[in-house]
Formats: sequence, structure tokens, C-alpha cells
Amino acid sequence: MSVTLDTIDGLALVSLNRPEALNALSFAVLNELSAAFDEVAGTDARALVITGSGGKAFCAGADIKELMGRDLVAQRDGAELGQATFSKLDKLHIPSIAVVNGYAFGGGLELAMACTFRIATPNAKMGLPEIKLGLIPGYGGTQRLPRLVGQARALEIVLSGKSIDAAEAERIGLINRIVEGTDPVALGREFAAQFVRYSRCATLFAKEAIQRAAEVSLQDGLKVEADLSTLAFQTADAAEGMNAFVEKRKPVFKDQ
Ligand code: DAK
Repeated sequence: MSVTLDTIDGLALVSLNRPEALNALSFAVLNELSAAFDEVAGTDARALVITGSGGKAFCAGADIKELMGRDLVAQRDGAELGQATFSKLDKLHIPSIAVVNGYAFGGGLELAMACTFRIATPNAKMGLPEIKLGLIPGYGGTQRLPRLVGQARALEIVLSGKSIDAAEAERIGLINRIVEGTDPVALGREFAAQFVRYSRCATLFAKEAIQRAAEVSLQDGLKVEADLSTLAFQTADAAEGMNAFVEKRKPVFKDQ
């Protein structure tokens, strides 16, 4: 298996374990990731952390050697598999964090961009170099990158195929922050600690409302917010949170 799924302290941990190929995404790896995301969706994990093993790469992209020589129908199926897998990740009810501790190119950056958050070590290098292979991104990169960094920067990154470092990625909003350390799991857990204690219901509603902002008009987005914020008031966790404030104690959320 090139993908492992573990649980530590209520966090789901997905690791890419193909260091000899810099964790490149073969179709087998994509299928394993898809199954892992299904499994995570069925657990009560409060967040998902994704890491790449080997210390050199988060993921060097689609497996170039495997992509070669496939016919048009197989390529189309491949693009749909990659997109569907990353959409599953994007739509998980819990936040996900990609820990980019080295290279994240092509499909590797597309995987990271489908996560709710991206953190990176100072040595990280990111890019969508498909143009250098005569290709364009096929696993969501042309759609998620402009939503994160704006159209002009996305065009520059995709049309040049250039690699950008962690400092630049942070500056343009491609990553949330640079983190220092050698244990990617520990870095992911530390980042997740700031939100895992809150109600899963409120977390889900907030994530859903903000993600919808990128897809709908302001008017429709405000309606989504009105609906979801009203729904949040109906939860037991909202009653607990407000009671705890009035009673000057810490809330105990039960995800209900
Ligand atoms: N695929 C397959 N193998 C890879 C790989 C990749 N993406 N990246 C690295 N490897 C393998 C290398 O071939 C090498 O294997 P051996 O030769 O030892 O057997 C091993 O990993 C170590 O790599 P290097 O020797 O190259 O290591 P370096 O430190 O020298 O260089 C590097 C690291 C990350 C700069 C370099 O490996 C590199 O440039 N890798 C390729 C990065 C890349 O171009 N990624 C984007 C791929 S395109 C689709 C449409 C589009 C796409 C997919 C599907 N459909 C319509 C279906 C495109 C997606 C992409 O991601």
C-alpha cells in the first residue's frame, strides 16, 4: 500500500508512502487516496492531516511514466479520477491540512490545494510544471489555484511552470504559513490544535459557507450564510457554548 491511514488523538493522518518516486500519484495511489477519504468521512476524526514520506517531497505530481502512451479515453478517465478524488477531500466535513515538507509539484500541489489548509517547511518548493511537459493541470489546478491566489498570479504560475518557494507561496496566499520542524505529522497536529476543540457542527457550517463564497454570487452567498448561521443556533453545541459564556466556564461540545 502506498497510502496509509492512521488516527492519533482524534486526528486522521493520511500519508503518501512512495518515497522512491517522491510520492508520485500513480492511478493506484489515487484509488488508495479515494478509499482513504471515504474511510475518513465515516469516522469521528476532527481533522485530517496529509503528509508525504521520505523527507524530500510532499508529492512530485502525477506519475509521469505511467501517464505516457495512454489513449484519449484513458486520459479523460484519469483526469476524472484525480478530480473526483480531490473533490472528495475538498468536501470532507472536517478541515484538512497538507503539510508540504519539500516538493509539491503538479498533482502534488493540486492535492494540497484541495485541502482546507496548506502549511509548508522553509525548504518547500511548489508549482504546476505541466506546461514544461506539453500538458496542462488535470486534477483541479486550473480551477483551485486562481481561487487561492487570483487569476493573474495563477496564469503566471501555470504558463511559466516555474517553481516557487515557501516564502513566496506564503506571500501570495498559496499556503497559510511556514512552519519549522522535521516531523510533518507533529507540524500538522500543532496547526490543527487551534480548531479541533470546537463543535464539529459549527466547523462544518463555517467551512461550507466560506467555500460556497467562491462559487456563488454575493446575494446567494449571503442566503447560504443566513441559512447555515440559523441552523447553527439549532444545535445543542450552540446552547452549550452560549451557556458556558454566561456561566463563565469552558464549553463542552458534543458535536450535536
Ligand atoms: N512521476 C514519476 N516519477 C517521478 C516523478 C513523477 N512526477 N517525480 C520524480 N520521480 C522519480 C524520478 O524519476 C526518480 O526515479 P528513478 O529515476 O530514481 O527511478 C525519483 O523519483 C527521484 O527523482 P529525481 O532523481 O528526479 O530527484 P531530484 O531530487 O533530482 O529532482 C524533482 C526532484 C521533483 C525536481 C524532479 O523529480 C522532478 O522534476 N519531478 C517531476 C515534477 C513534475 O513535473 N511534476 C508534475 C507532473 S505532471 C492528466 C493531465 C495532466 C496531469 C495528470 C493527468 N490527465 C488528463 C489524466 C499532470 C499532472 C502532473 O502532475
